Amino acid sequence: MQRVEPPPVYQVILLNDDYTPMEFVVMVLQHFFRHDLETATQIMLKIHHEGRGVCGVFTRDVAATKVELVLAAARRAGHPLQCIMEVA
Ligand code: TYC
Repeated sequence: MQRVEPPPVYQVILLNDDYTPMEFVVMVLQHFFRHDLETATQIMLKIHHEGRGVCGVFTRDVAATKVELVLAAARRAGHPLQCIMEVA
């Protein structure tokens, strides 16, 4: 019987910077990644202190769409927030 590999999964990661407001990052984590306020705040603070943090884990297409939506929202709001994806 042929074995089917599970699809590779990707982490969507936010990077810290000195300019994006903390509230904006919390809003992004709530709105695009469906975290509650407390979890979003914890993830934001982790990124702020450690330089980067995982927002969620998705299949490739979903991860790529999340990155695009986050970057579009950040640019629209005039913030330099960076969002990337990596193989989990
Ligand atoms: N370091 C930013 C500040 O002090 C907050 C921040 C957190 C920015 C997480 C980006 O991914 C980020 N306003």
